[in-house]
Amino acid sequence: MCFRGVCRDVNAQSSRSNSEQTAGNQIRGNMSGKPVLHYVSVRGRMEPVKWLLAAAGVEFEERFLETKDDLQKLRTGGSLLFQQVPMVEIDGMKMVQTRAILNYIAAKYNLCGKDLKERALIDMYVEGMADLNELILHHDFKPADKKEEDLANILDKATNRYFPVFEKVLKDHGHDFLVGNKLSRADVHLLETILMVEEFKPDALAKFPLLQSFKARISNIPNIKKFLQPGSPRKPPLQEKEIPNLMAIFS
Ligand code: P9H
Repeated sequence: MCFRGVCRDVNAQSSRSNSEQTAGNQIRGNMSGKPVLHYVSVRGRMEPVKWLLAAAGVEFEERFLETKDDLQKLRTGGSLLFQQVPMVEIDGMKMVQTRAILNYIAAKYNLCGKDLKERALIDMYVEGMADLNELILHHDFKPADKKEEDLANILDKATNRYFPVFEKVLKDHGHDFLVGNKLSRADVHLLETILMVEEFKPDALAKFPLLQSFKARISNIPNIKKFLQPGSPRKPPLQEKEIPNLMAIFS
């Protein structure tokens, strides 16, 4: 099955254990010239990176860590600056730190505004969304007796702090995109965030008519529409049963 030329026969790709791939890569780097995304096969910190690459129409390969040993091999191979993933091999670099990776991709594909003023707006919006996404990212790891309260906090922040800001931005300038009347990383991250919040609360946009039309508009941009199709590299929400192996890999 090919996605944007990434022939990612899931089984084939990830069956070649990380060690073989990592060993190969270390010596030759990836021959395809496509970015290579090193992470676990769950929705986590690599997801916004996939969204941005997909929105920019950039083909990428994925290397899934399946064991602690896979992580150790990347570490001993000197591929992880801070001994952590996500790591993205791109343009001869082994980039780590999700926000650094996102900044590089956004700049490379002109998704961060036409000037410093637009960049400042985009950065404010993106960092606001990142705070909400961090709450969502950690929700799955909350103890069962704290989950309900934690979800209530996430939905309160989404519908009373963050979504009102973006509804007003769209209302005030009446444009299709958040900044500069052109697609930027802020639009991509906002759509990603809206879809994640709707997974918890399908009518989360009930009070936000402009965000509803924004969601439809950005979801229909060809590159993004393709990423939203079944079979794309986009990950489903983290399943409870996936957590033990995650903890085994990272603890
Ligand atoms: N600032 C996975 C899913 C949801 C939330 C967290 C972790 C942080 C960045 C090994 N990497 C579960 O704990 C795994 C980071 C990067 C950095 C890691 C170690 C984490 C997760 C894996 N942990 O933004 O890139 O926390 O490599 O020794 O710290 S992601």
